[in-house]
Amino acid sequence: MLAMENSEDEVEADETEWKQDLKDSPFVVSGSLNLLKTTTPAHRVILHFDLDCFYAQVEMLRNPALRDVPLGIQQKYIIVTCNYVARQQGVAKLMSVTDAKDKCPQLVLVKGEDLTHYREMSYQVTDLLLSFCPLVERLGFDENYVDITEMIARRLARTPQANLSFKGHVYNTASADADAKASSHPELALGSHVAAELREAIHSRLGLTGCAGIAANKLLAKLVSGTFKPNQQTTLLPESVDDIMGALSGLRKIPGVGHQTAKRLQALGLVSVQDLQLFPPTDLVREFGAPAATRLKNLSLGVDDSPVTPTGAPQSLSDEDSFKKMSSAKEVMEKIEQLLSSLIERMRKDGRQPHTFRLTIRKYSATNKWHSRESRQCPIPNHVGQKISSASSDDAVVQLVSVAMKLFSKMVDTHAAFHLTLINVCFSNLQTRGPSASGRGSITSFFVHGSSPKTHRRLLIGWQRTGCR
Ligand code: TTP
Ligand code: MG
Repeated sequence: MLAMENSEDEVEADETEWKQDLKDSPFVVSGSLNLLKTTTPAHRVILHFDLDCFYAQVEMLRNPALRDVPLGIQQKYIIVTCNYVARQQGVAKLMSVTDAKDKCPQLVLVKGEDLTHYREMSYQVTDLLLSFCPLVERLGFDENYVDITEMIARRLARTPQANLSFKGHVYNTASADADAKASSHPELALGSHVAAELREAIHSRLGLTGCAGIAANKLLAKLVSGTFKPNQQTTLLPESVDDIMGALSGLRKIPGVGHQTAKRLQALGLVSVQDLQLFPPTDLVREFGAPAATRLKNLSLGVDDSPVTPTGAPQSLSDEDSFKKMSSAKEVMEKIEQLLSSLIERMRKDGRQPHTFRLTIRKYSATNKWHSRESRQCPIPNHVGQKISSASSDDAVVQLVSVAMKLFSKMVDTHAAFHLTLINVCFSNLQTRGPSASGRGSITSFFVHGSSPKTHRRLLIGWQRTGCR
């Protein structure tokens, strides 16, 4: 019998694999809100890449006949994305299938619940960027940050200043005026050329188009990258920071300000970005504490010192499914078994051995849908862990289903009525298994070649992405 670790109070944020919210920045606060100390270079050049209609592009690559037709990617009864042909006809991301068909009766639908191909392509893009620069951070499936500060310093040393120009758009600047500004912002001007080269590499080697933002920090690069879509890029100059922050339609549009934070800000009477900019720092500290208050204040002003943190192989692998209602132990067990089968297959391809198993559920709650995830975890004994990463994975499924059901019974009284809307299974504490497995478990080995026959389902309804689009 396995020991169960109690994590009664653990309430998880949305862990959906293809998207991750921005992490908190490691600000160093010294006494007052205005004293932000930083060790980062004064002129950073950060690129943000966001692929165009990502799932739709992957499907169009797999089947070129889809390229010129309006295409929607369907998960359950939602269009999670659609190509730009469909967008021109009024279809939008997260529209219901019914509404999308009303807007565009010729819409071709492809099921997008199996994430295998999207995941593979996503890691190929990151790998390609990594081959140019070591500082690449993934943000979900189709976004990457790249810190090219050092590359730019080297290029700058050998570029005559008189030859500087911008590639692509410059935010709030007419193209006739942009190049005159290049000599005042040589790092960003060169950064725009590097962004264009990387976009071209992604296109020529992988066949994908995307947008890029070029700015002095991650926040601004992300905000500016979607200014012109699709397949375009935009540079943000320091003199336009106030404009871009002022143009945001609300606090939730600031990457890093999540639903909960926005609610707390709203309770303080803050709705617009300008409200937050002008709010007395001491009052903000009282509500959030100094580090979070500093971060919020800085974000509202377009200041973001957070580093681009290279993404290694994932720290955990998980799979989940959501549904309207699950209310019997039998259904729960079948769902867990299904999820575990596909997860174990992925784990086996990864090559590392997981040492912790976590089960997460979401109980139905009409009033508190943001806080309704609960989880329990336990160590995985070595003999089961070894089966996961070896050929005898069927045994592992059986043993882990039993473990999962024990964890489940710690959260749900199966003798009383219950109503679940999500189940997530997760392996973490992943360790390389000795010399023969060396080299696996790296980000590149995570590019799973060949498609898995298993399906990976996600339901993304009711979810709003953090960020500004
Ligand atoms: P996005 O970058 O938001 O969208 P996109 O790449 O499809 O389109 P855009 O050109 O506007 O950038 O999301 C990336 C992928 O994530 C998207 O192709 C499908 C998936 N996705 C979901 O699964 N659920 C969601 O709610 C959203 C918004 C996206
Ligand atoms: Mg995208």
